[in-house]
Amino acid sequence: MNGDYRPTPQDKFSFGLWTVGNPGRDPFGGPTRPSIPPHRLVRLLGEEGAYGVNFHDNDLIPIDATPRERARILTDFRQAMADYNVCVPMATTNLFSEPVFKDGAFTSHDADVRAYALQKTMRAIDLGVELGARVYVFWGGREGAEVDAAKDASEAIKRMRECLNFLIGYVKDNGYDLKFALEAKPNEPRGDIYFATTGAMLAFTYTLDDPEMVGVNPELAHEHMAGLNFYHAVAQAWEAGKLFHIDLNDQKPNRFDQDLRFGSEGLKAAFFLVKFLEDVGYSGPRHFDAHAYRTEDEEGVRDFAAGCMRTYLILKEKARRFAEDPEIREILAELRERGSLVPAADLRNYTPETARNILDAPLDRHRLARRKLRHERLDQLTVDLLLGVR
Ligand code: GLT
Ligand code: MN
Ligand code: MN
Repeated sequence: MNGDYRPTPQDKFSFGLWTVGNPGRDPFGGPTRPSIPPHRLVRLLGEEGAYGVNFHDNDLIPIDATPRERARILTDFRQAMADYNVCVPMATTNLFSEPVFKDGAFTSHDADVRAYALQKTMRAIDLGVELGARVYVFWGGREGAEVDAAKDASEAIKRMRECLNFLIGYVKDNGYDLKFALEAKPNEPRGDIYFATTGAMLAFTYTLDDPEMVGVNPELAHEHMAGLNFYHAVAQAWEAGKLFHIDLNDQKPNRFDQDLRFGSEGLKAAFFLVKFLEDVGYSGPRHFDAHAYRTEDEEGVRDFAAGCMRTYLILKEKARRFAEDPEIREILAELRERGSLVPAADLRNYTPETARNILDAPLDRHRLARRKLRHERLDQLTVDLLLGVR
């Protein structure tokens, strides 16, 4: 670890064009800073030490671009990728901005709208793969409802499945080396979005034609909007072998999707997340799906991007110290090596003998309940460490 927390491409930090390119627009006001073209964003990211840049089809190529404009944008983009050593780890489709998607894309009642969503996505997959993407994210911003009378939610789920199965077929038929990562969000822009949480998305992946090819892209802000524990959601995805991508940012709980700088609000939640990713050896990109405050100019956008990466690296260093701290280690050892009345192996496998052993074991609930846990001390040690006095 370098002492000054400067990121390098080995850290695998990535940003979407829509993140550093966000001009500060919100539902109550227009842009507060000029738009920066994609090749200049690549330069900004390269200069700040990022590894990757991700995009929606129309972040890179405007929806009405002529073939000539498209070719020029791609030439400039590729040149910037080469000049600043920035790759494209992930790509995705914008299936939410255009009015055609006002009542859903893959879950629309209208078969022509679903066909258009598939057409747009197949073209966007081609573009992403051409630029090197290995992960394809699906965030269905408009796949939801305000008026439940108008749509049968179970039908919507079936339509989503049909479309994803279709695209699995497309990727295989083309021999692309590409995995899908489904991203959940509870609401916004729809009143309610289907598959509201990472857990719901995880369950859905097992119902698809090739579950191995489909994982999730959990986003911190989206789980916190629902009042959930992001680290727990990520741990479940990891344990299932389905953590294909991750969206890091920050969020005050139970509010609109704020997409704040990573670590700017919930440092402790961010710490346990970083600690988990580093402990288990997650090797995918660490993508920051956030944007600078509306108060900022281009320099502020750089401060934002640098801040996301710096905080991650500081927390990574804290995780290393946590693992080495003698008192923390002592408490953890005590907490984790518990129980001698029944062999732990018996608990893992049902057989008539192990059932008999457990039924016969002298398990006195009052004595078990008296065992100390020392969680107060452990948590305060964590707080001391995070506050820099340990
Ligand atoms: C949009 C959304 C994000 C998704 C992006 C990918 S777009 O900004 O809020 O969470 O990851 O479609
Ligand atoms: Mn996201
Ligand atoms: Mn978000």
